Amino acid sequence: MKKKDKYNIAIVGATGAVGNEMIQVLEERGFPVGDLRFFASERSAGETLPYKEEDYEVDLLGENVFKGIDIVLFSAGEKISSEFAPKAVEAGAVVIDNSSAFRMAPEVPLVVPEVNPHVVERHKGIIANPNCSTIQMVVALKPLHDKGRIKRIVVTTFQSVSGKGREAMDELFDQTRAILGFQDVTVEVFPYQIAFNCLPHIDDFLDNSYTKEEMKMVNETRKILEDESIRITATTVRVPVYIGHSESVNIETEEKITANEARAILSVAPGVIVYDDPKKNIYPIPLNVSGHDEVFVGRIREDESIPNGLNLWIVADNLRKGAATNAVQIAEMLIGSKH
Ligand code: NAP
Ligand code: 3JN
Repeated sequence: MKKKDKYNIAIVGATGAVGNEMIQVLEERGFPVGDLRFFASERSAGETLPYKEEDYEVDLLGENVFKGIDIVLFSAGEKISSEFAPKAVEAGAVVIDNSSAFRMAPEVPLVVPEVNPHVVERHKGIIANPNCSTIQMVVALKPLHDKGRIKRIVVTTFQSVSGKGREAMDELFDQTRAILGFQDVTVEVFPYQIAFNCLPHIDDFLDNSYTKEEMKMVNETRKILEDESIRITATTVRVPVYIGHSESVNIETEEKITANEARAILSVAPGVIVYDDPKKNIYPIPLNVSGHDEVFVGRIREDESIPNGLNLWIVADNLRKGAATNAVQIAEMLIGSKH
């Protein structure tokens, strides 16, 4: 991207859980923002959102709104991205898309800056941000893959309700309040009550009995690690946590990696914080990780059932590293600044 002092930025889906976080992350990281435009649907058009102590109006997304914009950050779902990202590219912008619309398209780079920064420059206008559960897993697994080549991954996720957006967060709050007040519970966003419960069901079920979320983890991980031979199986579970996805990950490697070696490798890995001292009850938990940009790893131990296996517990803020921060880091790479 041509060097400039400031870049004109648009956020599509600015009023959502991810969009809001994007605004904060742009500000916190001192991104050189010139003009700033916010877009949403008719539900919130006309509202204002703050950025650096100024209020910016939210505009209705429509045709021909991207003229003069350098970078468009999309977080309004797959349908909106499919329709409007090509229009943004046609208008001369580079798109960083948070949805699944383009992730598996061969010509679209799927980027996690700590893992595969080299693919960014191949973009033809659209760069895809991976799914939040994929991002945190690959940040932690890439250095171990480099060391001992991962042959197989078995992952179970414990995903917070913020992964499903604003309305899902409200539903957990409303249900919890209703239950504690001995009132009836309303179920609208999730298939069953989420308060005081957990649901092995994220996104739609597919013909192979996995969910779309589970297959996103399988396919995106292989694309990012550029290794179609890794065998991966995932079970994704929604838990009544507001922010922070946790993952129990078992890997089998070609070369043996001891738990101590894994701890040493991960403690110098970019974007990773090892938080692992079980005798002192030290391991990552969503409440402590929320608001941070790194991926936290604990409970690192050898899988005693096979010769070359490791178990890890990986936790990250899904709205930040899982979405907004990763997208802004990609934008920083595009303009040639830090990430
Ligand atoms: P959310 O809180 O429900 O927010 C949805 C946003 O999209 C709102 O700003 C909403 O605007 C906007 N929107 C909806 N329909 C629109 C339309 N027709 N035209 C323009 N804007 C529209 O959801 P979220 O959690 O922020 O997630 C949004 C999307 O980001 C998801 O669908 C997904 O594709 C992606 N996402 C990715 C990850 C990841 O793993 N990297 C994680 C979470 C989400 P209104 O205020 O007008 O309703
Ligand atoms: O549920 C979660 O914790 C993550 C959800 C991500 C999500 C939600 C709605 C649509 C996605 C995604 O990023 O894969 C999408 C989508 O764009 O398909």
